[in-house]
Amino acid sequence: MAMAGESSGKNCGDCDGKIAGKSQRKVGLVYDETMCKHDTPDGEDHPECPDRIRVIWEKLQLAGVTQRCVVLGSSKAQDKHLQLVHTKDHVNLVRSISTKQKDYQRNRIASQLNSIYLNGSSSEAAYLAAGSVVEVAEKVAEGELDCGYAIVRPPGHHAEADEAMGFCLFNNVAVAASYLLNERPDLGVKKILIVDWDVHHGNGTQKMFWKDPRVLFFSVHRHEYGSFYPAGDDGDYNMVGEGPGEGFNINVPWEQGRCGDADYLAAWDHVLIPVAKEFSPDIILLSAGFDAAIGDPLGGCRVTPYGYSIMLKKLMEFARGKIVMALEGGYNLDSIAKSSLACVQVLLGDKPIQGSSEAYPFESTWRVIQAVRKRLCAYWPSLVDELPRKLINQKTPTPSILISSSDSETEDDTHRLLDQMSKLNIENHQVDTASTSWRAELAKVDIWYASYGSNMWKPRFLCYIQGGQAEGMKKACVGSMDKSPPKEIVWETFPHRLFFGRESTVTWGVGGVAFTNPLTNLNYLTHMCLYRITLEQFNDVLFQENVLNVDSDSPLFDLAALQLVENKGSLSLEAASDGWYGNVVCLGKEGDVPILTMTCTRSAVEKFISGEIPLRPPAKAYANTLIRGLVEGGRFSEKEAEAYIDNAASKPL
Ligand code: X5A
Ligand code: ZN
Repeated sequence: MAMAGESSGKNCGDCDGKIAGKSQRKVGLVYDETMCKHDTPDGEDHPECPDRIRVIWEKLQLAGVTQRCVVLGSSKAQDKHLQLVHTKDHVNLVRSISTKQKDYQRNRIASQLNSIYLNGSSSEAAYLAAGSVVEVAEKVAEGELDCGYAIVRPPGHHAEADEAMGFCLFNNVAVAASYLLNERPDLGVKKILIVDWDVHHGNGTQKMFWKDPRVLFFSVHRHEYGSFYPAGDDGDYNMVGEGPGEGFNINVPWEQGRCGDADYLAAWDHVLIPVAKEFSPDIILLSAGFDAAIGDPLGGCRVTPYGYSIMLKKLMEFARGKIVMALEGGYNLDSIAKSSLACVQVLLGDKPIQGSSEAYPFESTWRVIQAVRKRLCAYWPSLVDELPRKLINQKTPTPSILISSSDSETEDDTHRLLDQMSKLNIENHQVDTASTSWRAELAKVDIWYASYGSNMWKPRFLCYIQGGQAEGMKKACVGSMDKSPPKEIVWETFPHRLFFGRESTVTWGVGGVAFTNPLTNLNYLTHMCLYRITLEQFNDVLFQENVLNVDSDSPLFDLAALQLVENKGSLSLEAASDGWYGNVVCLGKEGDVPILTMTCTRSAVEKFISGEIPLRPPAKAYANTLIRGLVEGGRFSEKEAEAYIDNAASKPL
């Protein structure tokens, strides 16, 4: 148990920010170098690095706020407290990490877990992180402190009862909440609000209090229909708790990255704050990850220190300001230091730092907030009223396609995405103008988009225009920026071979998907459903079909490309060369309007023939979508449609 430094105990008499006549708030801080010893076994770089808590501490010292706080030494959690939310096995596993003699033994354990590294000091850090949050929470509940901030690592909110994951070993905040409720009835804490503003969903905390009405868990996080870490449905707004805990779990799942102060404050003003008023917590525990901060390499959002300070200030109105912050994620050292300082200044009761949030929330933010309110209004009357039109009309239009069906589940993807995001963060205005200008131009041109795969079924195709998810799809689409439906729909046949190949997709799961050979072959007739849409919308379909996470300041297929395709018949798109449908083929014209389809390249066809890329029949759900399209489009009876698909799927190329 190491001491972080001298406890300054009493506050100076003439601190700045002190409100005359009112004594300054007593703010506890925990920091302990020992928690820096948890690190990657081989010294490899990792975003969850020891410097994270160091830079926060240094920032607070440099700003002179540590002297105004009560600095506490860290303390180790007790096994019996950890076991209030974790299994015995899990506690034993984490404890045993330090007794392992060799890195390879720890590496073997870590490799079984999702996003976890371990070294000889990991157990000690985990015990100190959990124990320190318990300690601060206890002192705040007792009234010895007004509020506090435990600057700890490893973080906790992903850790589940029996599983370490997402850089988290013990669920620090959950242990503290359970300790107050179950071990300290004498302190009179009966209702706890846990606010989790880390950019990731607090899956562990959610599960631990799923059926517990004493804990209201609120998490706001990037979700993107279940593709953002920790991926899946747990972070959905439909997850409201169960049994006596029904209604006491609230998720605000962002549909997109780039959310900033305006989006978070909208979630505060129209969900969290009204519910907190009704719930009236005895104490607030804050899972304070700073990975939604502007500049964070994993989060892709842009909350400013000012934004954090306002969010915190609004929470201070409850529980007589009894609030315990615990660090969770946050991976840009500069951002987490500045954000932490802004928060501690609020805890101290200083005037909030200067700043402004001029931007409006995204359109998608209002959609999410409205959905959350609707889902939860049965439990919280303050959410019943519809939001005024005037309010929700104040919005920043959703940026053009950021990601379609790609997953951000892997770090690689995340980094790739972030490279693009960070550019956007800085030069947002330029990008927005650039992207609006090509859109305006291409919105004036109509084309026929000829579909031969699942898009033949209209409800599925409309997902690419209006966003959402049709039956059989495992994943939703973001849609086009122009959500107007196709102006006309007609069917035609074209002399191109239809076939099925590749292993699986995120949208449909295991099984091949449809392609047509870009080369004409008069021995085959392929049925296609033609949608008359704008060239802007066609680009948005191309982005989504090719899993391109671009907020494109340039189109994939512009007027020059259209000219080329009309002359040459087909054009493979450089920018979509990794996509599966990066080849645009002109099938002819109807009047003035060109008929375009998208498929694989000729070189991919060679690879299908050689077996380098597998030919594979479609999965049931995918095949059914095609069959439905053909039947509802009046092309075939169901039997005929089945035979048509079977035939295309079974004949060699
Ligand atoms: C605490 C936290 C993030 C895990 C991301 C794993 N974890 N890819 O922010
Ligand atoms: Zn996080």
